[in-house]
Amino acid sequence: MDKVFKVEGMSCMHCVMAIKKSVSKVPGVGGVDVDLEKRTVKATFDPALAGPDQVKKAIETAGYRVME
Ligand SMILES: [Cu+2]
Repeated sequence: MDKVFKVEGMSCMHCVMAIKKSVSKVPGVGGVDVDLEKRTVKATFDPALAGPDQVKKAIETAGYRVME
């Protein structure tokens, strides 16, 4: 399934890479798309292995705030 998160604090390609790297490490996540302009992160994951909470945590671990 896909879930889109609104994320605060992303400003450049470094942020994009940091979030992609962190979220990709979550078991079950197959894809991460970051839209800097819209300030969103879309994660594609296998719901049997990963949940939105784990993705949210990975974004926060990278140093960004998840708004919703
Ligand atoms: Cu940046």
